[in-house]
Amino acid sequence: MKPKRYLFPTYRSVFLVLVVLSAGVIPSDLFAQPSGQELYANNCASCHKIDQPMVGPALGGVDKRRDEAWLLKWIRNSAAVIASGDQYAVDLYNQYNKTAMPAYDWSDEEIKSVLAYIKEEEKALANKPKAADGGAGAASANGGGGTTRGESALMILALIVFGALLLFAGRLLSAQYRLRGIRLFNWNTINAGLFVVFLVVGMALVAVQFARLMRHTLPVAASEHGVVIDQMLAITFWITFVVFVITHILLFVYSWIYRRKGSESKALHYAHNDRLEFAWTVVPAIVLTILVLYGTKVWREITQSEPSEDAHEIELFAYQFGWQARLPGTDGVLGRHDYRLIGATNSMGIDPESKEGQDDLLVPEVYLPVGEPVVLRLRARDVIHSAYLPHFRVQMNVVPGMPTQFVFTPTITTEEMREKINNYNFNYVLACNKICGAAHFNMQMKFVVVTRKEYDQWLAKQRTYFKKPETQTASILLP
Ligand code: HEC
Ligand SMILES: [Cu+2]
Repeated sequence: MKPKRYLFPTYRSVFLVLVVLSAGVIPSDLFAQPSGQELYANNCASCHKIDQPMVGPALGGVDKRRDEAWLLKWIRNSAAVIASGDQYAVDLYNQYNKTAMPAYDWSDEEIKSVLAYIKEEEKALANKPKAADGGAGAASANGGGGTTRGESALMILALIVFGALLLFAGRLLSAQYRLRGIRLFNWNTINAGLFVVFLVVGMALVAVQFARLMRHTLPVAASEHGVVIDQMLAITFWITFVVFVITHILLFVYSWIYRRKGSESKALHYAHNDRLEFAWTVVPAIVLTILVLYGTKVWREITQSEPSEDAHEIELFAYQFGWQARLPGTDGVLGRHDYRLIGATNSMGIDPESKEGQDDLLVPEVYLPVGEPVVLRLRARDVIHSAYLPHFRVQMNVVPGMPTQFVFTPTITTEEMREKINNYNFNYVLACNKICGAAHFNMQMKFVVVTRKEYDQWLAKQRTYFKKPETQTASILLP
């Protein structure tokens, strides 16, 4: 006997599913910013504890040690606070073995929410009676305000049991109704409807990701070729994004429109169509070929360009875990180097006999004059590193025994960039983009883009790689 009637026919059943989903599955705080607790757990907990020092100091009571303005500045860019000569910061930095804390480019609200969380946790810890043995204390360390792990496990268990019971009851009921020639649900409709629900929820999640993450993307490119790279990425993105949206709508909406409606309807078996196959092979092939050729052209122009005569040469030397930078000095030529010469007093292995090397400069941070071409000569001491200057869209592997290079022209000074992004702590940074070891995250060097005049002033103050013996003695005598 074929059941013809449904207790929950077509649209009503889909509606039911939607209501259940929207009540339970879609969390209402999807669009909310991450809480102080989340921010702390994801960013600070690896180095800080509330009640005892770890990599960094214990953070409990930090609001009493320092005022809020200082804390905002510090968390946003601790290096800048140290560099400004703040005595407290310098002492702290030395006390913690000169471990630099990462900079957090966050809004005031975000930082304040983390500070509020620290204060709350501190209070919760203080209120807890001291456990006789350490073990008991650690086990309930999470008991401050929210649910503990045990509680949420129980809740999940309860949900599973509830779901199983519901399913069981449904089975019984539908068996009953089937005997009477009535079906409880039309599963074809529900499944087809779920496809549509999946589409809507999935696209909504895509939108949420954009809303939440777009502000973490890089600001405008600060180099000539960077603009071209951004353009290429934007074109590639928009083409693929439009295809993504259209194909997904077609996929899921078709499964709704052509769902099995009556018990008699049957799918058409459509075996083959040359024209269709031709179209969906050739069209993507053409689009992809254009994208790949375009990308290859851009990449070739960037990496194959030979540095012009007047390009500023800078040698970047990568090691575990840091960078050293050398400029050629007045003769404009970098001195010879040899890895066998690397030693305690010659960290970059520069040949002391090399005439060109005598005037080479060792600079603690790199200044670049705006609008003038730069060539980075890249060298590694130990393992593969990667020179990454995200704001200039520069990235190149740094390989031991294989010199690499990158030519680019900075177009926006540090000052102008600070104005543009409205962040007066901003600095260009060189980072290592290869996971090269434990302190990889700390491999950074500041880059500063300035006007030609400021550049010349800076250059005049730099010291040579091989310090003359007199200056060395003098600096020992006169600290
Ligand atoms: C890589 C490890 C590391 C991470 C991650 C880290 N810190 Fe630090 N933090 C340190 C170190 C080390 C110090 C001590 C000063 C120094 O060496 O720079 C410090 C110092 C501080 C201080 C000053 C403490 C005092 O006693 O005055 C505050 C406040 C602070 N960190 C907050 C944070 C917050 C908030 C986060 C997360 C957003 C964070 N830190 C993430 C390592 C870290
Ligand atoms: Cu590295």
